[in-house]
Amino acid sequence: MTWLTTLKQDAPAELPAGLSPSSPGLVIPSQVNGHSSGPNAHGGELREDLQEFLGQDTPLHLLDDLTKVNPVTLETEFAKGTFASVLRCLQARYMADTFYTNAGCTLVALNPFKPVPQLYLPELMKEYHAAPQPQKLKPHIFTVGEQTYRNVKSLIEPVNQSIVVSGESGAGKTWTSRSLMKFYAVVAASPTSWESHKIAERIEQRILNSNPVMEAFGNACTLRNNNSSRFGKFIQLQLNRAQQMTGAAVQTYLLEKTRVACQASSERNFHIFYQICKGASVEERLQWHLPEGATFSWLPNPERTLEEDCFEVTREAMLHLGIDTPTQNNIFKVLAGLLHLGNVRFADSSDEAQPCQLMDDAKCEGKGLYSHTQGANIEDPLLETLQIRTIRAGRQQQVFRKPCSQAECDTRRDCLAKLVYARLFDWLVSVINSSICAEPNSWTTFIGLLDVYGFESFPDNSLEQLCINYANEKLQQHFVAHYLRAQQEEYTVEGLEWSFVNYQDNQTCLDLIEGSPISICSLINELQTRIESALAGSPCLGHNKLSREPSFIVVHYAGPVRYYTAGLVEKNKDPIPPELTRLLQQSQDPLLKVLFPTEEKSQEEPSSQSRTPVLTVVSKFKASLEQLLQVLHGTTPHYIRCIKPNSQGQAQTFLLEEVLSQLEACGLVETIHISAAGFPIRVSHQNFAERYGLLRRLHPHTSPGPYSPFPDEGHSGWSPHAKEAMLQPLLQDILHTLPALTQAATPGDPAEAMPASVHCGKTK
Ligand code: AD9
Ligand code: MG
Repeated sequence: MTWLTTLKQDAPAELPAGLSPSSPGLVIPSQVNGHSSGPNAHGGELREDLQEFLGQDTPLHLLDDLTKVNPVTLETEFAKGTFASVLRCLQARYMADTFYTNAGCTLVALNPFKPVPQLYLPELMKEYHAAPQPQKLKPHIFTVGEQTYRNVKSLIEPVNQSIVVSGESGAGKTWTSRSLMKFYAVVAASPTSWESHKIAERIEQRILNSNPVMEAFGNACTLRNNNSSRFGKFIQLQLNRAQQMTGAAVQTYLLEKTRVACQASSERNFHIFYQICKGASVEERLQWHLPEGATFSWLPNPERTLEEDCFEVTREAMLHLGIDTPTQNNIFKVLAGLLHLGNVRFADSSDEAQPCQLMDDAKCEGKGLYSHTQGANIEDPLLETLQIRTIRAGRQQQVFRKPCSQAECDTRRDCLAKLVYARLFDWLVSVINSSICAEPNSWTTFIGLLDVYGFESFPDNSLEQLCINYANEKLQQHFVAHYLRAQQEEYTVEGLEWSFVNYQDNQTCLDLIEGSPISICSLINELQTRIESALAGSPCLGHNKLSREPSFIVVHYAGPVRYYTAGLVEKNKDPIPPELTRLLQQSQDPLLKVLFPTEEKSQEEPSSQSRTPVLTVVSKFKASLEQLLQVLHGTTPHYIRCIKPNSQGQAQTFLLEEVLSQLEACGLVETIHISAAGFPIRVSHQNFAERYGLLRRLHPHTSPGPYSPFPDEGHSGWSPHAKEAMLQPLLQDILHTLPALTQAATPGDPAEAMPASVHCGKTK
């Protein structure tokens, strides 16, 4: 696709006096207070400039930090004024309860950390939906929602759309995607007949009901967010030709299943465990073996009451999704069983030939589990499976039995819990999908909403953080490739005058994590095998060899993170003792029978004949990410960057340093700069000529062109008055509808897609 014209929007020459909280978009000054510091400005001058700009009351340590952080970026960006003005503008807007701001092709969403119901009223959704030009209304996630909705509709060739919601943990990604789902449920439901209206309502309601269920089972209270998503989610909202939502499909990524058996201090297990313990009736407690006041070691911090603890909401939503009460009871009984399993503790055995016994106080608690998990009276097989490893060897597959050490028993117990919970979660997702997914021929396009866990950096990071940060790195790369790089390259191809804006390309970091032939992923996958094969002969290679505390640091786009390698390889292998799966397959419990069908060939079952390698966690995750990226590449992407104004979750508190690091991490300043200095409006030759061909006709020196929409193009008898009358609405049209026109002209290839929003510079 070649573009006839790219209309440049000049950045204003100085910091706009009218930079007010109600300004609908970021306005980017090319100089700050008339002081052009230039690319060679030094730290001291920068510090003074910053102080002058941010105010004399700006804390000194912040000024120091600002001048230290990434000095190259700072100097160049500050010289252009973007860096400080973005912070200032966001701050001013935040303090005036204006939480959304357009920034180039992205929408910045600041977390209000307080209820702002007026922002999400159905009436407001309808207003954005009905507006001739929603981009003229105040920036909002509904503008993005409406744009995607119109893009799907307005194109002759429908193009799927996606909204990538990113930001660190607690920034508001899940809130945003939930609100967008509500938006589509309102605007994409307009069936004609009453009957079909009822059906549509059910579909939308069911789609919305998937949220509380998935959050109850997949979210937990962490140090950073009381309702932190411990899995990634991509939901495709499916639309038919009439633009009605006919269904949806959910894809989830890597549930943090270790949380079932291990919670960091001050964190909690998945919400659902607290819900059943707090919300069960007296009869249910009896039925599920959950005595009032029972304590569970896998249920830390039960005294904290959260909004998310509402059991009734989860149950109601499950019912709407077709999970009936007996099935629900069965689920909760199994969950209660897992809690009892967590109380099972083994005593160290002094005799290696003897299995570890249960600790005295754990005995009675443990018994509860066996009956739940196994149906009836088979406590011995479960206990035995945890205590004794069976090894099959030799041609006859002779069975050897070896008592496990105390640590091994604990690992097997945790493994059992993780296995059951992960299967239960996957099963729930499949039930949700079968309840909300549209028939294959009943939808033509989709709008995808991506809400993955935010970037994480803790004092102690392991495989979970590596995978989470890898996912964020991939998405950042998608953004860089799509916007920062592709757009500038296009200017060069089009021969436009353009001085390249440097941006942080995270390709090098991705190469480090996933590249070929050697990368962190490949090494983690290989490490175990290599150590075992290459060093097997060494008498010094013991179990502890891997449990030292070596670590490595990855410098991610969002900052450096230290990963400890202890346990990393084992977690990556995620070994499941085959005896555990076999045991669960023998269960008489109806739910466990579904989760562990007997006919299923255990993947974990080692076989001397077939040596098919078991997929590691990292390789499975990498494959699912690649699949996701492929889907995203087939859509026109839109970006919402959620920003956390402070890490304490306080309303009306805007901490400059914290926001700054998030802006830096997501390349927002570069994005704004490219949009401000760039050519955000692009129209194809064909569209431009079709729409504005008339102007050629009005110009006295032009000859009829090939694109004129008027049959009388050759006729030259237009009076000046007629010309003016004709010209006026056209000029209005150019001024007001060009952005909309260009969006309608967005081509199918995402690499060529228009930025979804034009708000920098003088567009307003
Ligand atoms: V994580 O990566 O899953 O740990 P998220 O998803 O980015 O994280 P979430 O959407 O859960 O964060 O938001 C955190 C909390 O901020 C919510 O529970 C709300 O209490 C609060 N929040 C976020 N956005 C809004 C909003 N637009 N209005 C009011 C909000 N409160
Ligand atoms: Mg979330």
